[in-house]
Amino acid sequence: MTSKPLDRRTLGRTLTQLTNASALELARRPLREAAACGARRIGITGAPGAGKSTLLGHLALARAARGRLGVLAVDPSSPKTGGAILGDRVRMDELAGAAELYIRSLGSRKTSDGLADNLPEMLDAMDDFGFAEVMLETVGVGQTDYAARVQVDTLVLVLLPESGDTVQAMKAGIMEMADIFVVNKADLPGARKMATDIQRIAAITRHAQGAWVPPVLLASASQPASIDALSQAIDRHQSWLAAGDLRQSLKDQRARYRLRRLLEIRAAEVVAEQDAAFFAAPLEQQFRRALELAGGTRACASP
Ligand SMILES: Nc1nc2c(ncn2[C@@H]2O[C@H](COP(=O)(O)OP(=O)(O)OP(=O)(O)O)[C@@H](O)[C@H]2O)c(=O)[nH]1
Ligand SMILES: [Mg+2]
Repeated sequence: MTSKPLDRRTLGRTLTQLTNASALELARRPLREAAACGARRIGITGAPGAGKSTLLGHLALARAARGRLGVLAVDPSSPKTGGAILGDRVRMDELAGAAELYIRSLGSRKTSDGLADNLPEMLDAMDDFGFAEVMLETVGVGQTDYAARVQVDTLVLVLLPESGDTVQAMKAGIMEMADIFVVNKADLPGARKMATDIQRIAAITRHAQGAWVPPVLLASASQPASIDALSQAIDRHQSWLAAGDLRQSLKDQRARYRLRRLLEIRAAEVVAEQDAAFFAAPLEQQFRRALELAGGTRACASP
């Protein structure tokens, strides 16, 4: 599958079609059976401006030699074009030289989970196009974290020193979800202390025997060794998943999440198609009618 050169044009068209697909069209796409065959999926999440794109750009450079690499960046505001998403510290000419690198920025538009529309199906499409690895950048704010958690194998949480990020992350429960913590911009003051604090919290939150103990790393765009260390931590987590056969359980969670999302999208579509008379009815009646329509059954003319 990977021996053929990447057909960028068809991939681009496929992803655009998926962005615009309706719930019913999406539901026709088959579920993935063999999780082990797909691309490795690595999520990079964190607060706005934490340095995710810069980090991702450096990681992409470090990892592009291993095979076809895709980068999907979910931009909560507006979809930007190509290279601009990878932070300003990465030498774009170096990235452009990696023939098997594909970068795409996705707008998050109407989904309730803060991810891009139909992202699960887009990630599946990346598998179809023979990617060895896909990196996903999301801005971590509450619900997005859970949504991103389910879509990737390895979730990297990027935190900023002296930003109150630790407290925010604890509140959102993301501390339990992340596989790797990165205190980024380690050249700024307070980074080392923050890493120690997180290490302490992480140590008391995980107990199960054989459970993955999330490492806490310091990273900085100006320190290549810190990028290598992060890349190696990602590899260790991937090996740990493979050894414990855990990708299957991730796949099951993904399937459940996808189903729930399709139902949500379908319900929203149905509501959007209704006219003023529908919204003038009592709420309970609107609800019943929406369910009937989403299920494809015909409702009685009068309740
Ligand atoms: N001091 C310092 N600044 C950095 C470092 N990495 C990135 N930055 C700067 O932080 C700013 C934000 O970087 P991005 O990589 O765009 O951050 P991001 O998390 O992707 O931002 P959003 O996608 O907008 O949420 C830029 O001005 C970078 O130059 C670092 O290691 N140290
Ligand atoms: Mg970014």
